[in-house]
Amino acid sequence: MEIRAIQGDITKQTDVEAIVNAANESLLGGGGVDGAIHYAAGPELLKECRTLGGCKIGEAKITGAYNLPCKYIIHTVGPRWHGGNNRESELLTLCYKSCLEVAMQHGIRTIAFPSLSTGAFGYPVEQANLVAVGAVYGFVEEYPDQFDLIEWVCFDKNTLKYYSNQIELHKSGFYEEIDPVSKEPELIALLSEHNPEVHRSTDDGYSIIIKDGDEEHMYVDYNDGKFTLGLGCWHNHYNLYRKDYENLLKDIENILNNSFVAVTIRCNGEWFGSWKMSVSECSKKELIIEARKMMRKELIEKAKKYGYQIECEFLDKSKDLIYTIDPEI
Ligand code: AR6
Repeated sequence: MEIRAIQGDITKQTDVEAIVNAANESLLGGGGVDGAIHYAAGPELLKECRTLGGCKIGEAKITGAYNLPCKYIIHTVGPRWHGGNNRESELLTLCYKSCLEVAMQHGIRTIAFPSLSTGAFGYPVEQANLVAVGAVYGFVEEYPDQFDLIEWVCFDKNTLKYYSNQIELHKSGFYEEIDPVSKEPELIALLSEHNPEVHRSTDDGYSIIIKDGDEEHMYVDYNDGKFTLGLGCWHNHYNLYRKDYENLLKDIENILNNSFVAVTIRCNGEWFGSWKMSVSECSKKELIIEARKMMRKELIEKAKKYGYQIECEFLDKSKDLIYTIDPEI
């Protein structure tokens, strides 16, 4: 079983039984890879597509391949990019799954995908590749013996680079699931100089807390299937992947040596938001630029009226800073 990415024109692929088309809901052709596939397959493809009654986003339908060197074309409709908070990744995952399910139902063991949604539909390839490769690996884990070759045929070098790198990460075990319970001693040891308190819950969860007086100041916990790291008003979640666990350890180290700072914006006493920054990039000027980036329209209006505070919290509280930004008159 091989998973790989290559550069090329998907209509010329001779090593697979099926290629996937990045179609639209009508299934009646279009530009991009869809146009290239219809052009290369010939007009009989359109005839068959007319009988299918279209296709919903995330679904997949199969046709013959006519003048193409493969046997089948699996048509799917990817999500259009609307900023990332409109179920894009869920729908893109569904596309890959639907195509692989349809392939499996037809006994297809070799299949080529284009980089779905990253052309006319505008899904940034930097994000689409993570979802796409994750979806395929997820599927293969569930059905390990169903395919001999799953590949992405990328039109350009840049796209190829993203998919190849992501596949390499999967192959190297970067996404291996880790056992969070076995990590507890390591995490406690990391924080040991700061007298951590450890609380355990009945379902294997734990919290390691560093207090400032009676108040919780920094914590790392494992609960509800994820790790959370918090400093002051900021917190972040980490998945149970080796990759994310390594990020968690790096973030903890940066907090411990006071090179990360938790930044919070407050306006008229109201919490506007928190994020973390590296100390080297948190001059007052940069903090204001970041604060502006995270404020949506109504917050900007309030900030202009009342001014706001930028609070920088370190693990070592003697380093804490507060900047007061005046209202704009
Ligand atoms: N072989 C491999 N990849 C290709 C080829 C090819 N021959 N041609 C283009 N690509 P897009 P989408 C790449 O726009 O974003 C159509 O009009 C391309 O460089 O084809 O899912 C449909 O009818 C990009 O990396 O698909 C829909 O309306 C990737 O294929 C809409 O576009 C996908 O780009 C679908 O948009």
